[in-house]
Amino acid sequence: MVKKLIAPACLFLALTTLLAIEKEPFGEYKARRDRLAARIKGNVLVLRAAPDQELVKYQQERNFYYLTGFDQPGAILLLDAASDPPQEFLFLPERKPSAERWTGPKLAPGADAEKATGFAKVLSADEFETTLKRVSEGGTAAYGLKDVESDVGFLRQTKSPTEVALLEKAVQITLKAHRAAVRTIAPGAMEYEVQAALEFEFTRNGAERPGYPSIVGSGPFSTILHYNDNTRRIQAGDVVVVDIGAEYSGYSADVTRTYPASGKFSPRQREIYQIVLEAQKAAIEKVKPGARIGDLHNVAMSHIRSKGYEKYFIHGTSHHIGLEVHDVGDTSRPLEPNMVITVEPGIYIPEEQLGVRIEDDVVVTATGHRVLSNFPKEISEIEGLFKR
Ligand SMILES: [Mn+2]
Repeated sequence: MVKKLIAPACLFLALTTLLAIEKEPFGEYKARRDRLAARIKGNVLVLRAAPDQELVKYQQERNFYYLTGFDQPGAILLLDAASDPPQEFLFLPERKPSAERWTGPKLAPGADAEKATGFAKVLSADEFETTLKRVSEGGTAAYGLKDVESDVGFLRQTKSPTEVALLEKAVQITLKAHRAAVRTIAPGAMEYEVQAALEFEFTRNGAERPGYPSIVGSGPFSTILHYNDNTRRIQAGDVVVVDIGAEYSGYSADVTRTYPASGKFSPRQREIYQIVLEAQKAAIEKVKPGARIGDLHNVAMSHIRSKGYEKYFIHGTSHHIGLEVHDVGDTSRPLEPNMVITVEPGIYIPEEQLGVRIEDDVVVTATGHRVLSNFPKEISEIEGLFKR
């Protein structure tokens, strides 16, 4: 009797576990495989899921995820673009009940998996070799991941509306985290306390992880671009660069603000902050179809140069975001609607322990752009956040 009661409970556990991450409609992933098949017509592609690693939270290989929406280890995608129309197969390992005591239930080949993945055929991994042999009989080349990286990168640069929606959720969670950072920043607080407060917001709002190591850089570390030790005690009069992004359903936001530790910028900090802000606004204005990331950088740089701080602006202005925070693809490609990029100029003056970066996430629309990360950035607004 007891056993009969437990069985459905286990099944329920299995299903809720498998559906934990928000997915796009199956049709989105299928459409991507169709577009990729068209680009590699005449060839056969084999893509393998990321291997499982002990004591590491599983993360699917990004291109595999993009094409399948499937986030378990051991899977193989076989895309036969040599047949007309193209054929596709997903292979999954058979279930191993003893291993599942450690890893939790995994999806097995067959009808349930076909329903759960949207693939017409989900076969056993044991059948992979013979199937590959059969579809490659005509002498077609079998591609691996390296061969299609640029093709998938091209596809990944333009987001579907459902991808934009996931990125917007990642951004919204990140903005909540910025509010938590503001509540925690104060003279005497440790940078890691700020990190803890903001990452708490990530997790409690459903983000899987930070999309990259959270940067909380105060004083001298405000000028170190990828500082993430976060071990310094924040001092009165510091600026604090907070560069963070929640990863939600695989998609990473990337939003930076620079805060005054004491709640008010010094005159010198205001001066530099205002220059960065003006450069950022000018670059955002230029985001529209046809513009290039290089054009945005020129706009931001020319403003910063006009104020005499060219040598203190030492990085690019924009990058794509998506399944990776520095998303893949050709960065010189003209912008198209539904591409999502950051705009993030900065000025870093080590000798003054003064670094300022302001970064927003922006989606390209048919006629221009829409800023996803609507969060205070005017000096008066930032200082207003600290009136508490
Ligand atoms: Mn960035």
